Amino acid sequence: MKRVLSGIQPSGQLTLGNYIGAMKNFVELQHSHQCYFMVVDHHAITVPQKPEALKEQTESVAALFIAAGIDPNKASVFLQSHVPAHTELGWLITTIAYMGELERMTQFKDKSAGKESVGAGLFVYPALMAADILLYNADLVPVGDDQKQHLELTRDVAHRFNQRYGETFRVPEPYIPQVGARIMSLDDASKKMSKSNPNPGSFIALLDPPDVIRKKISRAVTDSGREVKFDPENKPEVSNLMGIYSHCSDLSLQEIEAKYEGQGYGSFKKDLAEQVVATLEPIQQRYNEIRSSGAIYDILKKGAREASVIANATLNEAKQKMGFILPQ
Ligand code: ATP
Ligand code: LTN
Repeated sequence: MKRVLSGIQPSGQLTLGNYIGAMKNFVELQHSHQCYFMVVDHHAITVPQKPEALKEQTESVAALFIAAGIDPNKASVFLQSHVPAHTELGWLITTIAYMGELERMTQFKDKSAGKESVGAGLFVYPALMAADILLYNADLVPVGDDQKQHLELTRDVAHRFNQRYGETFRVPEPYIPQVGARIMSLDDASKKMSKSNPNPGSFIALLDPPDVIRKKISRAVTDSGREVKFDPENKPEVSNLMGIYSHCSDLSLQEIEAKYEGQGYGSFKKDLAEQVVATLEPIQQRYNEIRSSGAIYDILKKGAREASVIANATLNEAKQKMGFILPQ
């Protein structure tokens, strides 16, 4: 069976962007692949996190994985920090990745822009992400469009390592949805919807109550004009909302265009809000059950045990190839 690995940062409340861009594919791939899904807590601390908030968000993201439909008996669900091989291989990879490569990463440029000082971890972040993926010899990495560049770097680093030290790592492929790979912010369609945006009106959180979802969608910016038409270049706001609609219903973009022909934005937005509410309500219900049962800790323990077997074997192989003496 082909292997799949992906991670989500506990850096805030998960959004509809995370769900459509990544999690929906996690749920789908678990039926046909050997899957490893983790909460990347080490990545989250590359920007400042309050300890109490980090703890809460970590448990919340893990519970949302299960609530969204990941079956812990099919896929291994774990915390990155519970498998120390990640940080160890991460260090080894920082010695393989080039400064120039890391300097080109747009996520680093965006997150460091305007800051007086940024932690060095933010800069070497992609090396840890490469380690995450290479440890499992993942064939596929389901992510949103914004992670393509990090995946490219992972591929380059894997090639470089293999050339220098002999065939060790599988070179992974990104797995990116055709529609919804980049869900945009509700207040500005030039920015991606992001859980760390300080304006909560810019995103729909997976745990937003129905009335909040309705309000956020009714206030979402729309392009001038009134035609519901998929045209990302000229109508970026409406096209973004159509992508969300399509993912939360079983209608294609063309079917949505046909349904709202001649009707303007009003009824389209109202229906969209109901589709989003209907998609999120069952997830929220399962989420509340999981959180109150405390079951997540056993799931994470099992997941870390399963992940460690694979991760430790790959780490040892990489260390041996590099000339480290393994403990006897
Ligand atoms: P942050 O804003 O804190 O950097 P984020 O919301 O971008 O976080 P991540 O944890 O970095 O979330 O991403 C988790 C997964 O969700 C990644 O695969 C990422 O590509 C995907 N993703 C994040 N935002 C979007 C979006 N707006 N549209 C589609 N996919 C997204
Ligand atoms: N960098 C990713 C999160 C991430 C990840 C990974 C994704 C960390 N390690 C491994 C896929 C595979 C992000 O910011 N979304």
